[in-house]
Amino acid sequence: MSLHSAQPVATSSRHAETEPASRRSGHLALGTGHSELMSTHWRIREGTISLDRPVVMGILNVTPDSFSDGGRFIGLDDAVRRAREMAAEGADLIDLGGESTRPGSAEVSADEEAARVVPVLRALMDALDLPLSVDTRKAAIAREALAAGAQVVNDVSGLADAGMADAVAPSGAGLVLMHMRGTPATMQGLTDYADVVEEVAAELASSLARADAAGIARERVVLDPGIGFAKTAEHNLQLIASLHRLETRLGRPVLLGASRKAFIGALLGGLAAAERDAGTVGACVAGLARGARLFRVHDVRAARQALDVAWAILRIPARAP
Ligand code: HH2
Repeated sequence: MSLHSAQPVATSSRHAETEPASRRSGHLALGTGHSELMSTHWRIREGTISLDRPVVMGILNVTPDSFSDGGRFIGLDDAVRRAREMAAEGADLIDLGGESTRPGSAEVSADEEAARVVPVLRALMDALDLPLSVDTRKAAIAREALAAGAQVVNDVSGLADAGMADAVAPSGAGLVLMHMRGTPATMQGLTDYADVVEEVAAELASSLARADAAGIARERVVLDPGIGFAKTAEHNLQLIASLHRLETRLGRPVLLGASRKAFIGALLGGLAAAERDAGTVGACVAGLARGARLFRVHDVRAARQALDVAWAILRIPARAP
């Protein structure tokens, strides 16, 4: 039986025949015997994503200035090629972003962000058979992306834009609610927490309440602690160690976005962003063990392999010695 029998590739396929072989074989490898751990789905527009195995969200930044891949995929052909590559490497969905939100970054205008994102999104709709997510803080961009067919909105501000919840609600799209404080320009001055896990949970609960008020069903929402967003390196470690607490407190699956982030470089003696993929794999596997079910990564191939192998082991309950 396929683990992903109900995911969008099956339920809302635009090109069902193009499903990558790597993923088909992944289904078989992990398709039996899993019953002990949480088994659920994330409802997105026109489909669901199975959380019966780790979900890998491939990052596609069409920006000149993203902290690790800025400028690499701003050409339409380069962006489509990279998205296809990530699909073949086992991505379950692609997250398309047109604004860097790295610490200290300045806001991009809606016109500029739309000009970066919308043509690529349209091209990916034709070229790919994977669900597409748009990474934006702006309701106006979410509306345009949803009109172009996006199936998920990934909002790093947790619905800070007053129009965002109403933009997402009628579309049926999935929604990633991430925790942050302030803006990318101010957030690293907003890292005072008495108990980072409790406060992130409480602040995410407020975002969830805004989604509820707009009529966005809970099953459409996944939550994200916002690694590196208004957090110190130590906060990031504490949060990854406590993801299960976030999931049980708030009742929704948790997405981890640790890929190439500064805390990994700091742990490894100051490694540059481009050198952090092995460290990222470590963070993903630790996050999986502590309750994350979705992983936003640059290096899809490495994350897919590591998470599938780790999951095959971790889903077997530990026995008392
Ligand atoms: N991190 C970034 C952007 N979007 N979305 C979610 N849900 N979670 C994250 O942790 C997250 C995110 C920042 O990383 P990246 O896209 O690689 O860099 P930049 O913001 O410089 O484009």
